[in-house]
Amino acid sequence: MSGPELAEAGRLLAAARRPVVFTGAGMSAESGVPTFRDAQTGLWQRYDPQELATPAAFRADPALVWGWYEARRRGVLRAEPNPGHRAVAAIAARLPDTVVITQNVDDLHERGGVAAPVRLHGSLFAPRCSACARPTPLPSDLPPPADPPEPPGGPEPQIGAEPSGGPESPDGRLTPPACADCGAPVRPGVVWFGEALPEAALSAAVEAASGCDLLLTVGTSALVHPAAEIPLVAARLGAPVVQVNPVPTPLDAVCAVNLRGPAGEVLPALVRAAWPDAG
Ligand code: BJW
Ligand code: ZN
Repeated sequence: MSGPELAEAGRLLAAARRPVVFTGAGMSAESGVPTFRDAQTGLWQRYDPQELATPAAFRADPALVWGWYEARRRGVLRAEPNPGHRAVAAIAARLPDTVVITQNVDDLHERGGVAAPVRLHGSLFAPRCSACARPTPLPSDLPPPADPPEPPGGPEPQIGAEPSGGPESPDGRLTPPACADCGAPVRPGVVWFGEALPEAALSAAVEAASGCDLLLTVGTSALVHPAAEIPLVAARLGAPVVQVNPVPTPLDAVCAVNLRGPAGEVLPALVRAAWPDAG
Protein backbone atom coordinates (compact mmCIF):
# COMPACT_ATOMS: atom_id res chain seq x y z
CA MET A 1 0.00 0.00 0.00
CA SER A 2 1.25 3.51 -0.83
CA GLY A 3 -0.05 6.90 -1.84
CA PRO A 4 -0.51 10.37 -0.38
CA GLU A 5 -2.95 9.23 2.32
CA LEU A 6 -0.48 6.68 3.66
CA ALA A 7 2.31 9.27 3.58
CA GLU A 8 0.15 11.78 5.49
CA ALA A 9 -0.88 9.17 8.06
CA GLY A 10 2.78 8.19 8.43
CA ARG A 11 3.70 11.83 9.13
CA LEU A 12 0.96 12.08 11.76
CA LEU A 13 2.12 8.87 13.45
CA ALA A 14 5.79 9.88 13.38
CA ALA A 15 4.91 13.20 15.03
CA ALA A 16 2.71 11.61 17.73
CA ARG A 17 3.88 11.07 21.31
CA ARG A 18 0.66 9.88 22.97
CA PRO A 19 -1.27 7.95 20.34
CA VAL A 20 -4.37 5.91 21.01
CA VAL A 21 -5.04 2.82 18.91
CA PHE A 22 -8.76 1.97 19.03
CA THR A 23 -9.64 -1.44 17.59
CA GLY A 24 -12.69 -3.48 16.61
CA ALA A 25 -13.42 -6.87 15.15
CA GLY A 26 -11.85 -6.07 11.76
CA MET A 27 -8.49 -6.05 13.55
CA SER A 28 -8.73 -9.81 14.02
CA ALA A 29 -10.54 -10.65 10.77
CA GLU A 30 -7.34 -11.68 9.00
CA SER A 31 -6.61 -14.02 11.91
CA GLY A 32 -9.82 -15.85 11.02
CA VAL A 33 -11.92 -14.46 13.88
CA PRO A 34 -15.29 -13.43 12.42
CA THR A 35 -16.50 -9.85 12.70
CA PHE A 36 -20.08 -9.07 13.75
CA ARG A 37 -21.59 -7.02 10.95
CA ASP A 38 -19.69 -7.80 7.74
CA ALA A 39 -21.94 -9.09 4.96
CA GLN A 40 -21.57 -12.87 4.45
CA THR A 41 -19.08 -13.45 7.28
CA GLY A 42 -20.35 -11.38 10.22
CA LEU A 43 -21.68 -13.27 13.25
CA TRP A 44 -24.86 -11.19 13.36
CA GLN A 45 -25.66 -12.28 9.80
CA ARG A 46 -26.12 -15.80 11.13
CA TYR A 47 -26.96 -15.43 14.78
CA ASP A 48 -29.50 -13.18 16.44
CA PRO A 49 -27.74 -11.03 19.06
CA GLN A 50 -30.98 -10.88 21.06
CA GLU A 51 -30.80 -14.66 21.49
CA LEU A 52 -27.11 -14.87 22.33
CA ALA A 53 -25.64 -11.57 23.51
CA THR A 54 -28.00 -10.17 26.15
CA PRO A 55 -28.51 -10.92 29.85
CA ALA A 56 -32.07 -12.06 29.02
CA ALA A 57 -30.72 -14.57 26.47
CA PHE A 58 -28.44 -16.08 29.11
CA ARG A 59 -31.26 -16.29 31.63
CA ALA A 60 -33.53 -17.94 29.07
CA ASP A 61 -31.03 -20.53 27.82
CA PRO A 62 -27.68 -20.54 29.65
CA ALA A 63 -26.45 -23.68 27.85
CA LEU A 64 -27.11 -22.21 24.39
CA VAL A 65 -25.25 -19.02 25.23
CA TRP A 66 -22.39 -20.71 27.14
CA GLY A 67 -21.90 -23.28 24.36
CA TRP A 68 -21.79 -20.55 21.71
CA TYR A 69 -19.17 -18.55 23.60
CA GLU A 70 -17.10 -21.63 24.40
CA ALA A 71 -17.07 -22.51 20.68
CA ARG A 72 -15.94 -18.98 19.86
CA ARG A 73 -13.28 -19.08 22.58
CA ARG A 74 -11.91 -22.28 21.11
CA GLY A 75 -11.88 -20.65 17.68
CA VAL A 76 -9.81 -17.79 19.08
CA LEU A 77 -7.40 -20.26 20.70
CA ARG A 78 -6.73 -21.70 17.23
CA ALA A 79 -6.15 -18.22 15.76
CA GLU A 80 -2.83 -16.38 15.62
CA PRO A 81 -2.14 -12.64 15.74
CA ASN A 82 -1.84 -11.17 12.25
CA PRO A 83 0.67 -8.59 10.95
CA GLY A 84 -1.77 -5.85 12.01
CA HIS A 85 -1.59 -6.90 15.67
CA ARG A 86 2.20 -6.95 15.40
CA ALA A 87 2.23 -3.50 13.85
CA VAL A 88 0.16 -2.14 16.75
CA ALA A 89 2.73 -3.68 19.13
CA ALA A 90 5.51 -2.04 17.10
CA ILE A 91 3.84 1.36 17.53
CA ALA A 92 3.51 0.78 21.29
CA ALA A 93 7.16 -0.30 21.50
CA ARG A 94 8.27 2.82 19.62
CA LEU A 95 5.97 5.19 21.56
CA PRO A 96 5.72 3.94 25.16
CA ASP A 97 2.79 6.24 26.01
CA THR A 98 0.61 4.53 23.40
CA VAL A 99 -2.74 3.36 24.76
CA VAL A 100 -4.43 0.47 22.96
CA ILE A 101 -8.19 0.39 23.50
CA THR A 102 -10.04 -2.61 22.13
CA GLN A 103 -13.66 -3.63 21.78
CA ASN A 104 -12.50 -7.16 20.98
CA VAL A 105 -13.00 -10.04 23.36
CA ASP A 106 -10.17 -12.15 21.91
CA ASP A 107 -6.61 -12.14 23.28
CA LEU A 108 -4.80 -11.45 20.01
CA HIS A 109 -3.45 -8.03 21.00
CA GLU A 110 -1.76 -9.58 24.03
CA ARG A 111 -0.39 -12.47 22.00
CA GLY A 112 0.68 -9.97 19.34
CA GLY A 113 2.81 -8.08 21.85
CA VAL A 114 0.58 -5.45 23.54
CA ALA A 115 0.82 -6.07 27.28
CA ALA A 116 -2.40 -4.58 28.62
CA PRO A 117 -4.98 -3.26 26.18
CA VAL A 118 -7.93 -1.40 27.68
CA ARG A 119 -10.85 -3.81 27.19
CA LEU A 120 -14.19 -2.08 26.72
CA HIS A 121 -16.28 -5.20 26.07
CA GLY A 122 -14.58 -7.72 28.36
CA SER A 123 -12.92 -10.97 27.42
CA LEU A 124 -13.77 -14.50 26.36
CA PHE A 125 -11.11 -15.60 28.84
CA ALA A 126 -12.53 -14.11 32.05
CA PRO A 127 -15.75 -15.94 32.96
CA ARG A 128 -17.50 -14.97 36.17
CA CYS A 129 -20.50 -15.96 38.26
CA SER A 130 -23.75 -14.61 36.86
CA ALA A 131 -25.03 -13.91 40.38
CA CYS A 132 -22.13 -12.94 42.66
CA ALA A 133 -19.57 -11.98 39.95
CA ARG A 134 -16.85 -14.19 41.43
CA PRO A 135 -14.19 -14.72 38.73
CA THR A 136 -14.09 -18.35 37.68
CA PRO A 137 -11.23 -20.39 36.24
CA LEU A 138 -11.53 -21.27 32.59
CA PRO A 139 -13.29 -24.56 32.10
CA SER A 140 -10.34 -26.40 30.55
CA ASP A 141 -11.52 -29.67 32.03
CA LEU A 142 -14.93 -29.55 30.39
CA PRO A 143 -15.71 -31.63 27.33
CA PRO A 144 -15.13 -29.67 24.12
CA PRO A 145 -18.24 -28.00 22.81
CA ALA A 146 -19.68 -29.09 19.51
CA ASP A 147 -20.31 -26.72 16.66
CA PRO A 148 -21.78 -23.40 17.76
CA PRO A 149 -25.39 -24.06 18.66
CA GLU A 150 -27.98 -23.51 16.04
CA PRO A 151 -29.97 -20.35 16.63
CA PRO A 152 -33.59 -21.00 17.35
CA GLY A 153 -35.46 -21.16 14.07
CA GLY A 154 -33.37 -23.58 12.11
CA PRO A 155 -29.98 -24.77 11.02
CA GLU A 156 -27.33 -22.34 9.90
CA PRO A 157 -23.99 -22.69 8.18
CA GLN A 158 -21.22 -23.39 10.68
CA ILE A 159 -18.35 -21.09 11.49
CA GLY A 160 -14.94 -21.90 12.92
CA ALA A 161 -16.42 -24.92 14.64
CA GLU A 162 -15.01 -28.09 16.09
CA PRO A 163 -16.08 -31.31 14.40
CA SER A 164 -19.31 -32.66 15.80
CA GLY A 165 -19.62 -32.79 19.58
CA GLY A 166 -20.07 -35.64 21.97
CA PRO A 167 -23.26 -36.82 23.65
CA GLU A 168 -22.94 -34.07 26.27
CA SER A 169 -23.61 -31.38 23.69
CA PRO A 170 -25.26 -32.74 20.58
CA ASP A 171 -26.37 -29.31 19.37
CA GLY A 172 -23.48 -27.26 20.74
CA ARG A 173 -25.29 -26.45 23.97
CA LEU A 174 -23.05 -26.78 26.98
CA THR A 175 -24.21 -26.45 30.57
CA PRO A 176 -22.17 -23.69 32.19
CA PRO A 177 -20.18 -24.57 35.30
CA ALA A 178 -21.69 -23.66 38.67
CA CYS A 179 -20.12 -20.95 40.82
CA ALA A 180 -18.01 -22.47 43.60
CA ASP A 181 -19.40 -19.90 46.06
CA CYS A 182 -23.11 -19.63 45.33
CA GLY A 183 -23.91 -22.30 42.76
CA ALA A 184 -25.30 -19.92 40.14
CA PRO A 185 -24.33 -20.49 36.51
CA VAL A 186 -21.02 -19.04 35.35
CA ARG A 187 -21.32 -16.59 32.45
CA PRO A 188 -18.91 -15.32 29.79
CA GLY A 189 -16.96 -12.26 30.93
CA VAL A 190 -18.09 -10.11 28.02
CA VAL A 191 -20.32 -7.03 27.85
CA TRP A 192 -23.73 -7.76 26.41
CA PHE A 193 -26.23 -5.32 24.93
CA GLY A 194 -27.91 -3.32 27.67
CA GLU A 195 -25.04 -3.83 30.12
CA ALA A 196 -22.77 -1.10 31.38
CA LEU A 197 -19.16 -1.16 30.20
CA PRO A 198 -16.56 -1.81 32.94
CA GLU A 199 -16.23 1.55 34.65
CA ALA A 200 -12.44 1.55 34.98
CA ALA A 201 -11.94 0.61 31.33
CA LEU A 202 -14.36 3.24 30.07
CA SER A 203 -12.76 5.95 32.23
CA ALA A 204 -9.28 4.94 31.08
CA ALA A 205 -10.43 5.05 27.46
CA VAL A 206 -12.05 8.49 27.77
CA GLU A 207 -8.99 9.83 29.57
CA ALA A 208 -6.60 8.47 26.94
CA ALA A 209 -8.74 9.78 24.07
CA SER A 210 -8.97 13.18 25.76
CA GLY A 211 -5.19 13.47 26.10
CA CYS A 212 -4.00 11.83 22.90
CA ASP A 213 -2.28 13.57 20.00
CA LEU A 214 -3.40 10.98 17.41
CA LEU A 215 -6.18 8.43 17.39
CA LEU A 216 -5.84 5.48 15.05
CA THR A 217 -9.15 3.64 14.67
CA VAL A 218 -8.90 0.18 13.14
CA GLY A 219 -11.52 -2.29 11.97
CA THR A 220 -14.64 -1.04 13.69
CA SER A 221 -18.03 -0.20 12.22
CA ALA A 222 -18.35 2.44 14.98
CA LEU A 223 -22.01 1.54 15.45
CA VAL A 224 -21.94 0.35 19.05
CA HIS A 225 -22.10 2.92 21.82
CA PRO A 226 -20.64 4.14 24.06
CA ALA A 227 -17.43 2.67 22.56
CA ALA A 228 -18.01 4.46 19.25
CA GLU A 229 -17.73 7.79 21.03
CA ILE A 230 -14.04 7.27 21.88
CA PRO A 231 -12.72 8.48 18.49
CA LEU A 232 -15.20 11.36 18.60
CA VAL A 233 -13.81 12.50 21.96
CA ALA A 234 -10.33 12.69 20.44
CA ALA A 235 -11.57 14.49 17.34
CA ARG A 236 -13.59 17.00 19.36
CA LEU A 237 -10.48 17.90 21.37
CA GLY A 238 -8.44 18.45 18.22
CA ALA A 239 -6.46 15.23 17.82
CA PRO A 240 -6.20 13.95 14.25
CA VAL A 241 -8.07 10.69 13.67
CA VAL A 242 -6.72 8.15 11.17
CA GLN A 243 -9.01 5.31 10.18
CA VAL A 244 -8.07 1.89 8.78
CA ASN A 245 -11.05 0.07 7.27
CA PRO A 246 -11.80 -1.40 3.85
CA VAL A 247 -15.17 0.41 3.79
CA PRO A 248 -16.56 3.77 4.90
CA THR A 249 -17.97 4.13 8.42
CA PRO A 250 -19.74 6.90 10.34
CA LEU A 251 -16.28 8.03 11.48
CA ASP A 252 -15.18 9.02 7.96
CA ALA A 253 -16.39 12.56 8.43
CA VAL A 254 -14.17 13.25 11.47
CA CYS A 255 -11.08 11.52 10.09
CA ALA A 256 -8.02 13.42 8.93
CA VAL A 257 -7.09 10.41 6.83
CA ASN A 258 -9.05 7.33 5.76
CA LEU A 259 -6.86 4.39 4.79
CA ARG A 260 -9.07 1.96 2.88
CA GLY A 261 -7.75 -1.55 3.24
CA PRO A 262 -7.26 -4.50 5.57
CA ALA A 263 -5.50 -3.92 8.87
CA GLY A 264 -2.99 -6.72 8.25
CA GLU A 265 -1.67 -4.88 5.21
CA VAL A 266 -2.29 -1.23 6.03
CA LEU A 267 -0.86 -1.16 9.56
CA PRO A 268 2.57 -2.61 8.67
CA ALA A 269 2.70 -0.17 5.74
CA LEU A 270 1.80 2.68 8.08
CA VAL A 271 4.60 1.73 10.49
CA ARG A 272 7.05 1.65 7.57
CA ALA A 273 5.78 5.03 6.36
CA ALA A 274 6.22 6.57 9.84
CA TRP A 275 9.65 5.11 10.52
CA PRO A 276 11.31 4.10 7.25
CA ASP A 277 14.42 3.06 9.18
CA ALA A 278 12.48 0.51 11.26
CA GLY A 279 13.48 -3.10 10.69
C1 BJW B 1 -11.82 -4.68 8.63
C2 BJW B 1 -11.30 -5.84 8.14
C3 BJW B 1 -9.92 -5.90 8.03
C4 BJW B 1 -13.38 -6.13 8.18
N1 BJW B 1 -9.20 -4.85 8.40
N2 BJW B 1 -11.08 -3.65 9.00
C5 BJW B 1 -26.54 5.27 21.59
C6 BJW B 1 -27.16 5.20 20.37
C7 BJW B 1 -27.75 4.00 19.94
C8 BJW B 1 -27.71 2.86 20.75
C9 BJW B 1 -27.09 2.95 21.95
C10 BJW B 1 -26.52 4.14 22.36
N3 BJW B 1 -25.95 3.92 23.58
C11 BJW B 1 -26.15 2.64 23.95
C12 BJW B 1 -26.87 2.02 22.98
C13 BJW B 1 -27.32 0.60 23.00
C14 BJW B 1 -26.25 -0.37 22.55
C15 BJW B 1 -25.84 0.00 21.14
O1 BJW B 1 -24.84 0.61 20.89
N4 BJW B 1 -26.63 -0.45 20.18
C16 BJW B 1 -26.37 -0.14 18.77
C17 BJW B 1 -25.84 -1.40 18.07
C18 BJW B 1 -27.65 0.33 18.15
N5 BJW B 1 -25.11 -0.37 23.47
C19 BJW B 1 -25.11 -1.11 24.55
O2 BJW B 1 -26.05 -1.82 24.86
C20 BJW B 1 -23.88 -1.03 25.43
N6 BJW B 1 -24.27 -0.81 26.78
C21 BJW B 1 -24.84 0.32 27.19
O3 BJW B 1 -24.97 1.28 26.48
O4 BJW B 1 -25.20 0.30 28.51
C22 BJW B 1 -25.88 1.43 29.05
C23 BJW B 1 -25.98 1.18 30.54
C24 BJW B 1 -25.46 2.12 31.40
C25 BJW B 1 -25.55 1.90 32.78
C26 BJW B 1 -26.15 0.75 33.26
C27 BJW B 1 -26.66 -0.20 32.39
C28 BJW B 1 -26.57 0.03 31.01
C29 BJW B 1 -23.14 -2.35 25.46
C30 BJW B 1 -22.61 -2.74 24.13
C31 BJW B 1 -21.99 -4.14 24.20
C32 BJW B 1 -21.55 -4.64 22.85
N7 BJW B 1 -21.29 -6.04 22.92
C33 BJW B 1 -20.79 -6.72 21.74
C34 BJW B 1 -20.73 -8.24 22.02
C35 BJW B 1 -19.56 -8.57 22.95
C36 BJW B 1 -19.57 -10.01 23.31
C37 BJW B 1 -19.39 -10.92 22.11
O5 BJW B 1 -18.31 -10.93 21.50
O6 BJW B 1 -20.34 -11.63 21.77
O7 BJW B 1 -19.49 -6.20 21.39
S1 BJW B 1 -21.76 -6.43 20.27
C38 BJW B 1 -20.38 -6.41 19.17
O8 BJW B 1 -20.29 -5.08 18.58
C39 BJW B 1 -19.13 -6.59 20.04
C40 BJW B 1 -18.19 -5.60 19.43
O9 BJW B 1 -17.16 -5.25 20.34
C41 BJW B 1 -19.09 -4.46 19.07
C42 BJW B 1 -18.53 -3.53 18.02
O10 BJW B 1 -18.39 -4.21 16.81
P1 BJW B 1 -17.12 -3.93 15.88
O11 BJW B 1 -15.89 -4.32 16.58
O12 BJW B 1 -17.19 -2.55 15.36
O13 BJW B 1 -17.36 -5.01 14.72
P2 BJW B 1 -18.28 -4.88 13.41
O14 BJW B 1 -18.47 -6.25 12.89
O15 BJW B 1 -19.47 -4.06 13.65
O16 BJW B 1 -17.36 -4.06 12.39
C43 BJW B 1 -16.18 -4.64 11.86
C44 BJW B 1 -15.52 -3.60 10.99
O17 BJW B 1 -14.28 -4.11 10.57
C45 BJW B 1 -16.32 -3.24 9.73
O18 BJW B 1 -16.39 -1.83 9.59
C46 BJW B 1 -15.51 -3.86 8.59
O19 BJW B 1 -15.55 -3.11 7.39
C47 BJW B 1 -14.14 -3.83 9.17
N8 BJW B 1 -13.23 -4.85 8.67
N9 BJW B 1 -12.37 -6.71 7.85
C48 BJW B 1 -9.86 -3.73 8.87
N10 BJW B 1 -9.32 -7.01 7.52
ZN1 ZN C 1 -21.55 -16.94 42.60
